[in-house]
Amino acid sequence: MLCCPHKDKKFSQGDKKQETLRFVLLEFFEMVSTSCTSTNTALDQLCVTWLVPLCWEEVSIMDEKNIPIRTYQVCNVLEPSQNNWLRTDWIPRSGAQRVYVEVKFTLRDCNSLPGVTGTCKETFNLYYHESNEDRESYIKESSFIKVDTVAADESFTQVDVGDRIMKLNTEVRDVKVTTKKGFYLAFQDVGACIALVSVRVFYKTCPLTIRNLATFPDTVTGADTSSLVEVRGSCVNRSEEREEPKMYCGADGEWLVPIGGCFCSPGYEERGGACKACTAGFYKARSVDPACAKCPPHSYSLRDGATVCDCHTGYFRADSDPASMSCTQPPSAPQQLISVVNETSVVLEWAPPRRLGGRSDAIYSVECLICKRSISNSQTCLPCGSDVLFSPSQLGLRTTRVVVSELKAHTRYTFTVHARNGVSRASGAGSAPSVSVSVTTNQAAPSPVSMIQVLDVTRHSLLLSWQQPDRPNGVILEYEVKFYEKDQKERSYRIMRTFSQTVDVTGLSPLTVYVFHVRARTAAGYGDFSSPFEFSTNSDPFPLIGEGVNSAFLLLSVSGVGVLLLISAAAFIISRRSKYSKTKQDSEEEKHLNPGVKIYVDPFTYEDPDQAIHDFAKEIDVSSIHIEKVIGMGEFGEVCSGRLRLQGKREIYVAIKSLKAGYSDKQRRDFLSEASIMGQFDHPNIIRLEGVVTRCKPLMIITEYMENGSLDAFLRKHDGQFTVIQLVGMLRGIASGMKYLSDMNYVHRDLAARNILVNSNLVCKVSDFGLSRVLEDDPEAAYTARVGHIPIRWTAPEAITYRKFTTSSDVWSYGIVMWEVVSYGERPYWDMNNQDVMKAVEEGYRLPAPMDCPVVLHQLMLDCWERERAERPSFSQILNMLDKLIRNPGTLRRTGGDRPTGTMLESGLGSEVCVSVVPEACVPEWSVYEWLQSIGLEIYRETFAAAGYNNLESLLALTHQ
Ligand code: ACK
Repeated sequence: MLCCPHKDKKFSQGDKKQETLRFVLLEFFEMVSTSCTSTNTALDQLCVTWLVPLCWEEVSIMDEKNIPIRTYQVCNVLEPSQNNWLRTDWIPRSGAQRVYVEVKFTLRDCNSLPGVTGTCKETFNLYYHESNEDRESYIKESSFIKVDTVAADESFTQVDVGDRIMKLNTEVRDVKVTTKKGFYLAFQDVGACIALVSVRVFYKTCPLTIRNLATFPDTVTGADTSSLVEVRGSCVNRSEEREEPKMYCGADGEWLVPIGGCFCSPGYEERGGACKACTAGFYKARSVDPACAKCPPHSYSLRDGATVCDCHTGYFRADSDPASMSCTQPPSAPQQLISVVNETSVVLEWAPPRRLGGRSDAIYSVECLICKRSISNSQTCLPCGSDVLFSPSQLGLRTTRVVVSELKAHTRYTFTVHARNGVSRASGAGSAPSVSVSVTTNQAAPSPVSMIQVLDVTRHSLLLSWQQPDRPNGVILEYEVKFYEKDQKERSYRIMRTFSQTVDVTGLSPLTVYVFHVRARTAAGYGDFSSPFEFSTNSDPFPLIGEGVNSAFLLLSVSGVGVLLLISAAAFIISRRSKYSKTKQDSEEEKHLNPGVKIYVDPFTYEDPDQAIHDFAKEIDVSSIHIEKVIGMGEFGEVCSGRLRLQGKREIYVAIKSLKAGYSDKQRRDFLSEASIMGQFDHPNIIRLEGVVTRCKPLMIITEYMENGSLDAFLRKHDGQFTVIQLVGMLRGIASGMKYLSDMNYVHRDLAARNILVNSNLVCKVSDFGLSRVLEDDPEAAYTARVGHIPIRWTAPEAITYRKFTTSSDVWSYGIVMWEVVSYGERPYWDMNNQDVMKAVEEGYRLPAPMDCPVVLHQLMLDCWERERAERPSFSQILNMLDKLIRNPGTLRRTGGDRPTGTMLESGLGSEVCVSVVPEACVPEWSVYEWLQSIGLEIYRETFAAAGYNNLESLLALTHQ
């Protein structure tokens, strides 16, 4: 119940504006909506009018400039059990999902009020109530939901109107309003002396913007402080989509992660975020071209927005010419054509045209005519026919030489060489410019006979026949047949001559293979002998003989294939052997890579998994373990906390992971592999394995107990509560653990804040060493067709794309952990989906600096996210860098500056905060020395002690100075 009866308080001028204007600020004491014309586009303000109960009084006072202002005051400090409410009228939320309430007020220090008893309070409460009804006159007290208890942040300011001193407190609170059309706000006084001076209610938007030539509309931010609103952009006028333009509107009214964008259409270029037409004399042919370009030589454009320039008269452009190429001309004729006749062949050679027309694609074609003189001495020319050969070719010649063969002997030919280029056709000129030469071929011997056949075989004779040579080059006068016994080779042969195209070779030995060659003779002499043909006097013809196939070659080929097969088989065996020995050598080499440094042994290389576990982990008797409570769920079963008392040692707290019943062999192996891996490590920033229980069920892995659980949840719980030095101290610990792992050649593959554990001294330790599990069971690991399960947001691009997991990809993940730490457990890339994350990273987008992040830290993150893995720092370099920062805390002071919006809310959270203590809950017994140790600065123990910093309390007073 509200304590006082309500009286409606209306502000006449403001009311009218409320109906029509969205951006109205009514400072209730002014009664004028002067702030309607707010210039801050990212903050849209909502109307506030008031319902004033009698217990709150409307009072005029003077502000610092001696200007009278009106306030609502209540000051019932002498009476107990105060419950005085002041309520606003209904405020439409106008699409907002999270609204901010900025309250300016003064509050009297109870001590400054004479004679007050214990009833005096120094806070008031802010409430809200969501409603669709704009005129609720009576709202139950219990319907209001508390936003916060508000106290003055100034040490309680004195309001001294007489001396005109009036310092205001300004507090901002935000609240999610998503369920109804509007809401009411209320202020509850429980016995303080307050004067409310102004209340401003607003919400945030990401202002209309143009990015990558796409327009993104004014967008109201999401309901939660970490939610992003995905917005699709539309291409600006005269532009077309390159890739779907997208951005995210962050909770602070900032646009984040631009993806995709648009190109200006052909004929247009980008100027000042818009697409403007190319001016005369310029052109742009393709949308992907970055800007308009000057028209190339011998071309022009007269109008704006040209996509191509026209050619000057006499100049041309081929279809395949790019718009950026000059206009060109056809070539002039080839020059200096010369011919050299060699019997029935002619070699033609010429020089390129004098004018190539500005191109380099001149080609030549050779026209061949046979010319005959008639009795009347007139010459008739006919095309040469297809049996004439041109080498390399007759058409499309790029060389200036051609050999023409297979011409007729004693014949007159005319050869014409034409020159053309890419614009010869476009120029429309008839025949191409050319140069000609006439030649007469010489007498020539006949070409060889191409085939000999056997018509009849006896024990002592062979009847052979053949065809006339393809090119007799005259009248054949006779044929000459040369033959010899195959075994004799050509040491002794016989010759027979005949006018016909058959010969009966007699007097041969039986069952003997003979080799035959035939040649023809004309007036120009003998031609070349045919290739050898073998026939046997055996009545049973030699298989394949007579078909002109050279059996010797066949034999050779067959044996050749055999040899080849043998060689390849040998090579294969050798290569198999050498690969095997290489593997062996590699592993041997590996062992000697870093003499003295322990190298991690993959437990999956053990044939017997139990052998690995016994090599690396200690078996613990279950009776020495005392399980206390369940602290979480692992992927193999429950995780409990408890105590371990080993003989001769003091009892310690431990975490106990167990393998649930009904497991498969593979699950057992995977579960124990984590212990086999962890057991090989010994470093203060790596979770320590105490031992395993494998002899009785359930199987257990016992590790040191980390009081503060996983780092991501821990940071979210203590949002904004650590100094930069403390955060850097945590990062240093993680880097130190990772350096140790990388020195041991261990690649973690799933480094993320959720896999770091924190103990009571704020010491961070790397955990989660499952092997197959790394990629398959992490709740963050998304399945991708190419690569299986991968925690996309934490993984380097080459590891996502090619499964290239290295220490450098761990460094990338470390950069993401840095970001998680500095942003107090914010989710990397917020609620973007994995596809968009991969696309954005591929396009070069990198996470921005978290709020109040020192520039040097963000730079180190960016270095870890270098696309080229060789460019990323090593863990050793990261560690050195962090040590340097801790030694010179001044370097951590410079932050990236305040963000365009939200600074008003966040003004209390700057990085300049002094070194304050960790929340009590997580450091119950924390000494200065332990604190220094946790941030790697224990060497300064003496210095701190000498300066009087002996306990946590004294640390509170420590500033950067
Ligand atoms: O965030 P948490 O409290 O920290 O919840 C998870 C849960 O078990 C499942 O993994 C917690 N946890 C794992 N190992 C340890 C440990 N050594 N000390 C304390 N808590 C642990 C982890």
